[in-house]
Amino acid sequence: MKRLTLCRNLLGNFRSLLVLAVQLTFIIMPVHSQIPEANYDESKVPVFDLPDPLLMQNGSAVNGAAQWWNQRRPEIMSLFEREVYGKTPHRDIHTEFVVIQHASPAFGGKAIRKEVKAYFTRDRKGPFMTILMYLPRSVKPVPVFVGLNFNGNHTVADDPEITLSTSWNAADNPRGQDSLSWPVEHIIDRGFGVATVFYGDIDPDYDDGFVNGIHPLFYAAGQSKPAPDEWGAIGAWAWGLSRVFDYLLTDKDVDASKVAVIGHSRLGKAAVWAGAQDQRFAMVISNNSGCGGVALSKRAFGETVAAINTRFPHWFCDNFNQYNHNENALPLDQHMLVSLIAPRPVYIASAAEDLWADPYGEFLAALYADKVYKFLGTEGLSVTRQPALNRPAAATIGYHIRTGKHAITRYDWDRYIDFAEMHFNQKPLP
Ligand code: GTR
Repeated sequence: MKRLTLCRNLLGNFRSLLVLAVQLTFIIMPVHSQIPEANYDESKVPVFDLPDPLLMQNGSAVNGAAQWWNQRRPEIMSLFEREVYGKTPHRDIHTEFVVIQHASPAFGGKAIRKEVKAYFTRDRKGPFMTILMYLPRSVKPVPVFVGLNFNGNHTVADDPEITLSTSWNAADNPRGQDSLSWPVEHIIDRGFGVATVFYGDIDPDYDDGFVNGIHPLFYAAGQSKPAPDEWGAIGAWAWGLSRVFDYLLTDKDVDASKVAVIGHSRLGKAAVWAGAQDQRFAMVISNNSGCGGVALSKRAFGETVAAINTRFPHWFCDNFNQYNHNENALPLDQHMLVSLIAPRPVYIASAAEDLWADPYGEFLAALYADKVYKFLGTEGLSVTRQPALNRPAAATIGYHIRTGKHAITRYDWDRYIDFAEMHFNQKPLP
């Protein structure tokens, strides 16, 4: 009897699960059925027009560096602000840096670990972010890679002295779980420092109508969410990267003239947007940043504007939705985002199996930004065709496509360090 009841209960539960699954399918279906299957066929890439970064909006050619800096670059910047990422508020808010861990020995004493809390409100109630830094002892002041992490500071290295991140989604993640993506000891051994922040400290990565994270600190009286041309989550993460830079400027162990901003995937999008807006970053590194990062949107290859806006409605500004299934109407493309970084060195990396991020579209952004780099007197990109697998091409613009999947690997880091050594330390590429 007992067994029968159990069976009946199980059956009942199974049935309700089935009903729930069917209901969920109906709830989810209409959203996803709007997204056509991703195109991975080069012959089906639509014909598109790419705006020329060296033609003013009125069609006239940019006639020199001064016109680039005073007119064309601001024009491109406002296009990205209005149509893609949303404007970052320029209002200064109260920011206070409190060092909570001063130069403690790490990695057997060859490095120091620091932790700094950045409070954004006077009452320190939050939001705040914690910067974790490792710096080699042997280099002072040291060039530094700055990047956000996905899962909490304590996941970047298996080091019990890292304060456990307790903000959104981080606390349960095992210490050191992302250490393959953050080869900290190796970076230290090669003479560079690392500074990182959990991106959820700045804005938790889900669509909550912008009530948590830093957005509310900037609302005007009566405002409850960003306007259609104001920043989304990527804008907020980029803002956080600039606040890390503010701290680094005050740290005499760091060479603030040699800070590279780096990011993988969605955090690569944030790094590129941060580097475009904040020219204090001397170098920008995009690792598999894909759609809304450096991949050309108009190719609609892999992840499309509609796909990204549907799955992540909080990443960009609301105006970006106008380009769902309508990429050709965009008055810009991501090569122009790369051109905003010029003449500073930028490195773009793709992975062969990461078709969702459109590796060829990432390369084309480098190729079409090259004319701005050359216009400003740099070497630009050293190739005119996408290099073969694992054959990096590094001039002022660096590019590689490596074998493997969507990830940031030791191979990638070694190329970025080579690139930084070349630009920061005048060391020839190996
Ligand atoms: C995917 C998203 C990509 C990329 C990636 C990531 O789901 O479609 O644009 O950002 O997430 O951040 O890992």
